[in-house]
Amino acid sequence: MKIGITCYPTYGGSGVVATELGKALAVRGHQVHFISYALPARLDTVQGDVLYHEVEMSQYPLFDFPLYTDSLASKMIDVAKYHDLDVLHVHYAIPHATSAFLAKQILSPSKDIKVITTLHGTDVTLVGLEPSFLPLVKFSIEQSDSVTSVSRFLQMKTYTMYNIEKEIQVIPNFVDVERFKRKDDCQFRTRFAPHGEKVLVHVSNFRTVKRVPDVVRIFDVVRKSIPSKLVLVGDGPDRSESERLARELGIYDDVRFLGKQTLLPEILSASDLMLMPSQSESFGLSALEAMSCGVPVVSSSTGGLPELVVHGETGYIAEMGDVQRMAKYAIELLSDDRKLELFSQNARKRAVDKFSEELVIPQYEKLYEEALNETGATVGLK
Ligand code: GMT
Repeated sequence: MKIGITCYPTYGGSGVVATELGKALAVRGHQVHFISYALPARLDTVQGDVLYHEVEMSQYPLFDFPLYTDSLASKMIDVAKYHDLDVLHVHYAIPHATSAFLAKQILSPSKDIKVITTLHGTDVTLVGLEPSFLPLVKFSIEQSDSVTSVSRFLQMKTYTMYNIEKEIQVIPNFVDVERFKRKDDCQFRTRFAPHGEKVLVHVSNFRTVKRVPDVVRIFDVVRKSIPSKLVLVGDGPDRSESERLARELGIYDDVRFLGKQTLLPEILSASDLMLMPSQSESFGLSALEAMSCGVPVVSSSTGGLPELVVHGETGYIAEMGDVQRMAKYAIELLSDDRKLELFSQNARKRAVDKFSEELVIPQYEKLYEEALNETGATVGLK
């Protein structure tokens, strides 16, 4: 198949999922065209037939605000027409599903391109903060040929928030279990924990929903009982506040803010436990990548996290904001090496058995094939 993929190219989870999906599809023989405003972060190494088309923004002085939705739709039309795309798979509804709808309408009836929309989280939940988006997002979702969500939580949330009757198929986040595999001879271990301390890790885009200050507070409790270090990977709006808090608590020397990193499997391999106390998390891709490297997770019970983290087996779950309980769980695991090893094995097994690339990519391929077989059924406004 010839597949167009649009995503946010930055370090957010939806962009990572879209990029890893495109790379895996290309390895399986499909031609994949990424359409975005910048090169997606994980598109640094590719195998197979992968092309990248950059959306150009008009600089005309009359346009005080960038016309991204329009520019994206124009680029989609161009690529779909001249590369004869079969499918346009957009990740994150706002504004990608709207641009895809426009492109589909403009291309029809000479070309019946199928639009697949994958909902990732804040594209749906953000509407709670911006109610005026609702009609646009609902319409764009309903006009897609197929819709997927990354968890049952998000599927139900979308049904109820938008009153949508269209079927939303759950296709979870996935992980390359060969790449995200524990590497025992890891140089990061001695860098992070030179005296054999335990290593707690957090990976995110440091947005407020991630509750990074809670990570620092949990660690503050843990380090009083367990010789340990905290490693934070990523960057974003709450980084300064989290650094300030670590200084204020007097624990800065035991906390390392690494910023954005590409050697994630290596960093995770040097870690004993991941903390994910999010306020909102439709799936939790970073937690899955940690689990694939044999790192158990202590998380909040929010969103789709309970569909990933099995309480008492691959980690522990506590109510969002309950710093003391999360710290208690972390201490329980880190003070018992046999339990920690068992949880580590369980976490790896769950990632391999339920969320490996080999299991999940064929679900997307099947979805594309089914959409393509529904010839003409969705062309034009319903
Ligand atoms: O994690 C983020 O805030 C970024 C966001 C995105 O859309 O880029 O991630 C969402 O999609 C990921 C991939 O499907 C999920 O694993 C994350 O849970 C989800 N984030 C939220 O729901 C806050």
